[in-house]
Amino acid sequence: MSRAFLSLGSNLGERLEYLRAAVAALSNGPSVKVLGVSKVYETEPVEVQEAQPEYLNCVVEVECGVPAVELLRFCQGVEAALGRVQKGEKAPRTVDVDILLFGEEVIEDRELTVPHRGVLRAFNLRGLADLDPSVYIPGRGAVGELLAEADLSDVREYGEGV
Ligand code: PH2
Ligand code: MG
Ligand code: MG
Repeated sequence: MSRAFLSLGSNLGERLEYLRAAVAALSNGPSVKVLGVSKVYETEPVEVQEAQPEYLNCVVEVECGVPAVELLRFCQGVEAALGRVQKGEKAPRTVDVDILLFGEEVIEDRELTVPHRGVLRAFNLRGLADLDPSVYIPGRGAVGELLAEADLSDVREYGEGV
C-alpha cells in the first residue's frame, strides 16, 4: 500500500461541486481509499498566460493499492467523467486531479512526474499541511518547514469544505 496525495483544482462552473464530485468518485475507486481531505482554498491562478477565473483547490490523501501510473489512469478517468475537456495543460478546467506525492517515490517519465511540478505552490503546501505537516517531499523537505517560507497572500480559506 502506498500513501499518496492528490491536488484537486477547479476554475470553471460550480467549482465546489466539482471538487465534491471528484472526492466522491475517488472514494469509489476499487484500489483507492480516501483517508482525508484538506480545507478548500480560493486561489489566484498561477503560471497561466491569460486572465482566468480564480480556482478552488484542495488536497486529498489516499491509500493506494496499485502503482502510480494506474493511479494516474484512474485520476484521468475521474477528470473525464466530470466533463473535463483537454484544451491545454493550463487552460481553465472543470476539475484537475494531479498526483502530488506517491509515497516517497521519484518518477520521471513521459506522462508522469512525481513529486508533481506544482507541489511547492502555496495552496498545495497549505492543503498538505492541513493533512500532515510532517509529510516529506523528496528532495525538498518537510511540508511544514516549506510552508513557513511560502507566500500565502493569494490563498484564502473558502467558506465551505468538501
Ligand atoms: N493549476 C494549474 C495552473 N495554475 N493555479 C491555481 N491557483 N490552482 C491550480 O490548480 C492551477 C493553477 C495547472 O494545472
Ligand atoms: Mg493535471
Ligand atoms: Mg494541475
